[in-house]
Amino acid sequence: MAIPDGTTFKTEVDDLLHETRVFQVPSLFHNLANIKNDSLYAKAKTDRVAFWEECAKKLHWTTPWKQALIWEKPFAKWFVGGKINASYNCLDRHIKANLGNKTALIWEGENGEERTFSYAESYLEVNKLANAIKSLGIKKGDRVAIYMPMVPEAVFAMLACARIGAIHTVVFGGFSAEALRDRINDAQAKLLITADGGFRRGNIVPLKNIADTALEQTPGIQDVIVVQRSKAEVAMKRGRDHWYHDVVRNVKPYCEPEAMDSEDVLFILYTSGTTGKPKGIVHSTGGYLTGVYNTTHWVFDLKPNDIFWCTADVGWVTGHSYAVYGPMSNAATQILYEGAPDFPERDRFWRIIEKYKVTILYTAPTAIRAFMKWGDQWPKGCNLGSLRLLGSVGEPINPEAWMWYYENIGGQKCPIVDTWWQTETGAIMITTLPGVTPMKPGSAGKPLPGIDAEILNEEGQIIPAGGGFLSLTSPWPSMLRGIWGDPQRYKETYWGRWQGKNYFAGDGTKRDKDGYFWFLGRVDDIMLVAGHNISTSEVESALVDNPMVAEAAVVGVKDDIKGQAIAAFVILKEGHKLNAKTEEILKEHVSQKIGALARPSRIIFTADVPKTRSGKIMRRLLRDIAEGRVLGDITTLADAGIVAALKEKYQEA
Ligand code: 6R9
Repeated sequence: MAIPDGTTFKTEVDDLLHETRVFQVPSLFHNLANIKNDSLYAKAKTDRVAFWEECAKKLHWTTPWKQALIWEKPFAKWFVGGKINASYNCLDRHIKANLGNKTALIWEGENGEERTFSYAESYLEVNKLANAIKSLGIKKGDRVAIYMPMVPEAVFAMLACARIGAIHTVVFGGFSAEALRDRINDAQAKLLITADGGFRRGNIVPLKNIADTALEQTPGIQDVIVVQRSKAEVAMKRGRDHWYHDVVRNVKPYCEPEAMDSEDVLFILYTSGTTGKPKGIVHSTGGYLTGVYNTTHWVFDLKPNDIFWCTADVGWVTGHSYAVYGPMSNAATQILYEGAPDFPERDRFWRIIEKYKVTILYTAPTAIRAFMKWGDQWPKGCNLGSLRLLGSVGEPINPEAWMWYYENIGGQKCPIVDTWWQTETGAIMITTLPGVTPMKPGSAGKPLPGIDAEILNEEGQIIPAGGGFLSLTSPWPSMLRGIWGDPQRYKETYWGRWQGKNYFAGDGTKRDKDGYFWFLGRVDDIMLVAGHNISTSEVESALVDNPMVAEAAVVGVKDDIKGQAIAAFVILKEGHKLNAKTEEILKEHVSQKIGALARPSRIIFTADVPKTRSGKIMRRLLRDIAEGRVLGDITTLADAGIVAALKEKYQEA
């Protein structure tokens, strides 16, 4: 298989490696850190599987496992025969340990409302909702879709599903009706939990109305539970729609947690694939929890008094692993914020940190770059002295943003953990341990204990120092168990590149002489727009779906804030004349089809797009054009004239 176009491993990173500054772990942090030395790495090296067993034992199992790992490549089973319940581990266990009064969630609505839930209160909410869901006929193994704003009920809904063994599939609240419909249908969900709306930049996102459109074409959905959040007027369909506050009113306050098999599915989470159809990534119960529980303790150095804030929405894997299952299984106190970082002003995050004395902040490079652009005055106006650790996730963090984060937010005293992982990996795979490993701005660091990662070339051979494809070379407990309903696609996507031998992560990577990994971005047709994975073909299909469009080619181009922005080259059908509104109509069409996150920032109308002789769109060329670079090799191009014409056009636009 050839290296996909766009992959060049001689990069800016080469230059960067020479001038990298190394930041030592602050000694105060080191002295108090959960993990102070290399012993975990050593232990994992001696016996990887035994190491993970020790990690799994930190959770509460009702029946111990019989076998730690069954590895029938590419299908792994961990802690086989063990029984465990995720909601028990996130709630009951802490109450039994006398932590019932400890604050679990501090929620702040965008409009300034505040609600706090202790572990005992969260437990009650989850138990009641679990009973309510059960009484609607949802059983172990059934799928429940969750389409919610960032409110405590979103967390309760996930844990209530976990309690009764129903499989949740959370759909990010920014997705469109069609995206929601497709995910509901693919998962064959029976129940939808949503809200009347949520607040975003002062506006109400009409989630229930959007869901109603989706529900016109989701024959499997029997019931809908609606949280009243915005108090916006919504239609309630008799017999199908129920208010959350009604269904939890007359139910018992305790629901026995279902003893789940370690390998039973905990959730499905959809992520973009290289085709237009999203992949339902399947996660297990025991292995997943083992991964997120332990990585939260190691990487975020979580202590009983910390106020932890992961800013990710529960609709993404980061929200699942580090706003719900990881922190809650560790009995953390967490912040949950509903809205935008610039509402009502651009200091909203810093005000939240000051107000609640947040100690650990985990956010994304795209947000950090936006903060940089907005200016230092915003964080300077707030007291951020409570912070002791910072984290980054979602895409490579450029050294400038790293330095800004380190100086302006961390006050040069907080270590930064740049955490590389994926929806598929379930938990953090590559990062520094904040009390142990020196930091290099721009590098994620090294594989965590128990994780084997290598950089492979096209033939699947290990490259000790140069650049190549990242592969995780041994199974790990929180790894995906497959793609929902499509084992073949699982094999092809992740294991097809090297004849089933190694896991293909899709990331270009380089390793320096100290063994640090430097991420160079995706090597497949997945864009990272503000850290969110969007496939080029998904946007192309959305465009072609518009009756005006004959053909579309989409590429991700460099963007100062979002990392990548979407540029689309569009060929209109004969008879459709371009006018002043066409671009806006098509952008809006994509927003409607997928969600605002996939809205192209630029559309270039053209008579043709460059293709290889075998008919493949040459995205590398389009990227070169869109980013204004010198054109690469066009010897395989079917009609070289197209490129010159396009380039002229793009520069005009
Ligand atoms: C957790 C999450 C996964 C893709 C991944 C990679 C990119 C995430 C990164 C990073 C460099 C980091 N990515 N974290 N690249 N450094 N610290 O983001 O999951 O949404 O599935 O995205 O994101 O390209 O392959 P997901």
